[in-house]
Amino acid sequence: MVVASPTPIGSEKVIQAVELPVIDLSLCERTEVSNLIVRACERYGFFKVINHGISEEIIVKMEEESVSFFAKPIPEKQLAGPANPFGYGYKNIGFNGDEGEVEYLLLNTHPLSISQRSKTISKDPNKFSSAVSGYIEAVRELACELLDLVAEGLRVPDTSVFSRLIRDVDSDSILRLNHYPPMPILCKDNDTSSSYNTNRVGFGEHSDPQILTLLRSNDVGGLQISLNDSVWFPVSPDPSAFCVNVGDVLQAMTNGRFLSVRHRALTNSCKSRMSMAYFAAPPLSTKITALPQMLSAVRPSLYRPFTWGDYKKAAYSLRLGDTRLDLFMKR
Ligand code: GA4
Repeated sequence: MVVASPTPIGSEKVIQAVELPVIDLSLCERTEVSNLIVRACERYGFFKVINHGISEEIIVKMEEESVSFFAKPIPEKQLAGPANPFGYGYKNIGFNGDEGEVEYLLLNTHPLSISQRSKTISKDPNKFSSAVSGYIEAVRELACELLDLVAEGLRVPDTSVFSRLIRDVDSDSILRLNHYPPMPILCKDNDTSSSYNTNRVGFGEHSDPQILTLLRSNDVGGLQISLNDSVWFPVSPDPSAFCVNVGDVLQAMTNGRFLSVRHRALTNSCKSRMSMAYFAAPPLSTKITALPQMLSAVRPSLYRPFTWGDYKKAAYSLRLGDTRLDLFMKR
């Protein structure tokens, strides 16, 4: 439910709060849960999952590793190598000049890659590697469960059609650890009147290219989603939940029925925001087309077929805020 009460911040509007649909995986009937997920993906492209079954221990272990990594001096963090494509990044995002008030660690989710890279990230690589592998296994399972529910809710007979891509050994999924350091509020034109105060952008507006994103953050807010042009809805932080969003590939596979919604992260003026995002992606060679059940005479396919490799290449050649999926639209 959206609570509308516009507040001008700079030239944009920020609505007071958005209560994303909350899906309780422990309570409802499976059919009811799958229908709720489908409705959330159609209306908001985002939802929260509670009682997700991932143990507190797995989350805490991963978070502790993330906190201690970002607490190190920059030269030590740089030993992880530049984020090209995996490693430590500071302020620079992607390869085309995007910047934000964020530092991050991008990790390939393959077990071998994690154990190799851990040696450059932590003084106790086995501990780091076991925390990361445990977390990745758990979020992958949750992503697969949610994707099976999506298929059921869409009445697609092959209910593993999405999750199979994530379980594939060649899946191109990524884990991203983010730290948004506290940043003083920016005052427009040196004007200190509160209506012009604006939080600084940590990670600029974009849509996620992959299938599904599972995000977990500490109790510091900052995530905002854009349901209408130039109106930003803050999402309340909830460390007990996962915030899940549809990526571009899932929008294409559902022929535009699900929305890959633009979002951004702002910094907090006094507290550190920490988040961990798992981007569930198919293998590079996977051909992405709309599922037959998403097509009809009145709703022909919106996008040209493409491989995830093609799409990723296009995404990395563009700026963060560009609308990449438009490039693959049928004319
Ligand atoms: C957005 C989602 C993920 O964080 C990410 C990002 C990637 C990066 O930070 O290197 C991208 C961005 C993301 C989309 C467009 C390209 C690639 C930065 C950028 C400008 C890891 C991803 O897969 O795509």
